[in-house]
Amino acid sequence: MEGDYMRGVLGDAILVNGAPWPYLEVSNTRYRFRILNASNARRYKLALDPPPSEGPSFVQVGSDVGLLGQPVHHEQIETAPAERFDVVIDFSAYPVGTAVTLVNQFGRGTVGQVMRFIVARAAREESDVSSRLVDFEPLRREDATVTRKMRFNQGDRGMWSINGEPFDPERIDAQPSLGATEIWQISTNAHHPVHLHLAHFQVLSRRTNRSGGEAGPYDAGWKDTIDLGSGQNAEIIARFDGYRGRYVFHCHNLEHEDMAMMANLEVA
Ligand SMILES: [Cu+2]
Repeated sequence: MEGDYMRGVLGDAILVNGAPWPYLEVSNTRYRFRILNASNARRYKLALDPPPSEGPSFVQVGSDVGLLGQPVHHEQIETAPAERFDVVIDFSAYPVGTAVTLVNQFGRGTVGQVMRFIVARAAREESDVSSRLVDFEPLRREDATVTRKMRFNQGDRGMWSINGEPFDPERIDAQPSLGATEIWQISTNAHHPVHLHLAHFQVLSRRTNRSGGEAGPYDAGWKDTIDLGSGQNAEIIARFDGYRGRYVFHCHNLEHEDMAMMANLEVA
């Protein structure tokens, strides 16, 4: 992978459910949206324009793989390829007739806009967002029996690699025991959304060289993809239960993944 495509392929149109910059007529009530960043390589910073006159822009109720313990409020949502955010938008904060654009604050021009909501009619609100959604079980650091280091970076000849190795379908790179809880310390030299198959995880910590510590605002809940910027380190904690067998983990930037930034884990 060379030159222009090193960071992955970025298009010049934004599609939502297959349509370029669509619009959706809504009533002035709450709507739940499941947002998947299905782009090859593009990160988004989603926001509403104009923002609501009161209340948060987005009430996040779910993450990649399930409901959160309690809702999290956001004015923007930063999302990398493969991440999912389950959100509620309350259009009662807008007068009927308002056009609300879902924008991408990381993009300019054509890629700075995603879609538009038209608040087309008044309707009776019959929904609510509960302050407690599910019994959420935080995984505890002390329950981990194994700690592994995974470096997502460039190996020989600029190849994208994990711990210096390009993907080899025959090589097992990690072998968790069935039911084991493990901490994976992940580091990057460029932006990489790191995605595990089979195992769901929670983000324990993340840091850059300058700041650090806590999990980020978009790390809540059960995840299977973590958005890591260049030079960031994170600790994730996963429980490898449910199935034995061989699964992959990889960068979810499609061009990085296709250029061998992938490895095998085998639950034994
Ligand atoms: Cu990558």
